[in-house]
Amino acid sequence: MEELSRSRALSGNHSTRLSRSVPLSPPNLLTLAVVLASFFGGAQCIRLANRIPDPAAGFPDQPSRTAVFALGSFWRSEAVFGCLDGVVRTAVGYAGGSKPNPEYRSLRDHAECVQVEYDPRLISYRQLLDVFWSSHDSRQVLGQGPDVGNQYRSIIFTNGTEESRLAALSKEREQSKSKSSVVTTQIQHLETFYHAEPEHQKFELKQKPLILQLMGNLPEDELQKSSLAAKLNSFAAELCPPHIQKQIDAKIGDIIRKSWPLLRNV
Ligand code: MHO
Repeated sequence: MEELSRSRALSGNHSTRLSRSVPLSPPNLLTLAVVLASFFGGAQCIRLANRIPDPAAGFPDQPSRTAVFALGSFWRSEAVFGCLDGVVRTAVGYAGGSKPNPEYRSLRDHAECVQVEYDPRLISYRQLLDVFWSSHDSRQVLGQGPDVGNQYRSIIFTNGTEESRLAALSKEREQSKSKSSVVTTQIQHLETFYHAEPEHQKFELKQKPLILQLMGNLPEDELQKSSLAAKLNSFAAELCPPHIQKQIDAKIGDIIRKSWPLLRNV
């Protein structure tokens, strides 16, 4: 916010000076147009602010990792992971089957799944596994609640022997909690993760146009890679921890009261 108001103030001074003494050469005209747009066009102003990069974008020298899980409807699965500290990005897609380029309406043998990009210094694969187990019913056969079918089966996708080992251990632990039914979760090597169609990405957040607007109506590609959007997607599904739900709620209320600034962090 400070950065924004500072740049607006600076642009304001610049335009004043321009109008007094500097001839309007094409580059200056451009500057003036940008400044005027930011003063007079509410929407324009928001568009400019959108271009401020997401703090999570890039992470050039901090290698992140990805983990893929299937645990029922991917709308909910994405929201399960988005609010965790250390989760950088989330995306939904299809994996576990053989059909090339699956689509929502013709998944065949694939399962709906979530890809979680995380910073291993902040959250471990083990912790992600704990969240996986505690966020669905791994003993329901081919489904979660009313969502029944192959596409809703429970799978841990692994991409290395260490992940496979941790996944197998965690499954044993889960099974040992009760022997009266079988944990149905499969552990599979991840072949290909196919991104789902845009309308399924950050689905829960997209049901809340007000929050999208407060974020500056980011274009789809920015929304998909934004860690803020991942978090707010969980918030929209009420899957952040209660104190975070409250905190975000208060922040949103505050922004609405003041009509300012954009929701850029929580
Ligand atoms: N029963 C869910 C399924 C959604 S899904 C992404 C629903 O319609 O809400 O498969």
